[in-house]
Amino acid sequence: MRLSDLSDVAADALKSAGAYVSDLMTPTLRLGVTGLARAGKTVFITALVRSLVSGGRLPYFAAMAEGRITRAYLEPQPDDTLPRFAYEEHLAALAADPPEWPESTRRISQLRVTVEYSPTPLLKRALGSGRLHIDIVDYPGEWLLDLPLLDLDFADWSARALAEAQSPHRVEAAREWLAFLSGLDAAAPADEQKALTGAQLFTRYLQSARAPDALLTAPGPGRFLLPGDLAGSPLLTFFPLPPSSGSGSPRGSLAAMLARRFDSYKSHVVQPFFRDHFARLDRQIVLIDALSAINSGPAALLDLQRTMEGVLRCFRPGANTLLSSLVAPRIDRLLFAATKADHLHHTSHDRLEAILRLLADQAIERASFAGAEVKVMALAALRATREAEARSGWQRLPCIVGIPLPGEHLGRKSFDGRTEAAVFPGDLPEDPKSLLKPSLPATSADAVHFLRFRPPRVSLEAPTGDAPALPHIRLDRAVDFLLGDRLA
Ligand SMILES: Nc1nc2c(ncn2[C@@H]2O[C@H](COP(=O)(O)OP(=O)(O)OP(=O)(O)O)[C@@H](O)[C@H]2O)c(=O)[nH]1
Ligand SMILES: [Mg+2]
Repeated sequence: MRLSDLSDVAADALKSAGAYVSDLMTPTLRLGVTGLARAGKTVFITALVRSLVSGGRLPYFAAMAEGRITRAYLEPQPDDTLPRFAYEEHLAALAADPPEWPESTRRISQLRVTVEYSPTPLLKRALGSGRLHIDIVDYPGEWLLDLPLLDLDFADWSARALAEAQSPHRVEAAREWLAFLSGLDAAAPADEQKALTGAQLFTRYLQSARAPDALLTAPGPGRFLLPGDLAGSPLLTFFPLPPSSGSGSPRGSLAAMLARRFDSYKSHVVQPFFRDHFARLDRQIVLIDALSAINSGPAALLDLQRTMEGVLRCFRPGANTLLSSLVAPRIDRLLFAATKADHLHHTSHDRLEAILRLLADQAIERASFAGAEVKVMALAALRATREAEARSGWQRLPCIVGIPLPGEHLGRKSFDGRTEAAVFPGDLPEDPKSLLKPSLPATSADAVHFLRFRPPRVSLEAPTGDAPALPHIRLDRAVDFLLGDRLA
């Protein structure tokens, strides 16, 4: 049927539906932003969206640098079941006087930015002008820890979780919970109080296993670490059992109840997340607080590497896993980004990237990962420091200058949140491998000193002239990798 075959009425209806039709035809790119707690997800998304919608200089983001982005704006939430990313609230915190970092967010959220652009001259004749919906999905990295659960039953999971709890670096944190288990008769009739107590002790163990550095890895299940809206739900009232105590799991026993809840957790929590959100992502950035890991020493870096390996496995699961049968992930670009690079002098930015590259390469190899393009970068989505040089005798030390947050300490000095300070953050080693050597002396934990700085005050006015929308380090390169080709 050609358009001329349509009756006038139908043609009119088609015209008035034009806007709607063109909206349906607008391609959508779903960008996942994840990372463990405090990795910098909220700040990254706020800075990214602010840079897109307010314009400003982003020299390494080609579409913007070439002036091809005509307009970028927020649009209503496309998915009714997902909370909206509270962009305005986070931006308001950064624009306050004094500026504050946005509050911690503990659940999945989403924001749609629509970009209108003119394609590169090569494609221009074919496309005219272009439009792209970018749906940014912020979700806790802890939830990715749950993927391996899908292929385990309660007994297998219990065996693994117990072996982990008894490993030398976790056993202290697990002591109370393990003691509770040793006095437990799981074949006795199901008892909600026992289930609750066990789940509480298990949760406490998991949460302290990630201490002293809350930024590093921890064993799952993910919702025990970050329950989101499920806090207190029976879906989270279970814990693993030693093999003997669960044997047979007679009907009506505590063991049977815990096993059933484990299955419910998989089918009501884990599966829907991977099926409805994760598997629909096109691009992914994984934010990593690599500096904290470096500061904590080689064991933390190896932990970080295992996390990266786990993340990679999520994006290319083996052929026979439950996830691959749910729906194959379609990610084609994956970026591991070390955040908060503004804690280092720029002379160390490449070194930070080299360390992440080393960890990523080994993780890629161990996960036999192939398919998507993987990049690593060191960035600061919002730069809180500037650089300076201090002289000490003949020596020149590259320093960073910022306003430490109230309560931060450096030696005996404690800061009030108003005074600027110059800090020599230390150098990262030239050879990244040296950070992974277990023989490293304990003092290596002092290799990099860093303080938490007050964020720069973000202006709500549009940037003028050649100014960037906000200060950052390499945010533009990250955006170019994640979005650039879809705006060509
Ligand atoms: N200097 C500096 N600090 C940053 C940057 N990004 C994040 N931070 C610091 O890291 C903290 C956590 O950042 P968020 O963006 O809230 O991290 P998140 O991953 O969303 O954390 P949760 O929501 O708690 O999971 C902030 O409060 C800042 O102190 C950055 O680019 N530079
Ligand atoms: Mg957050």
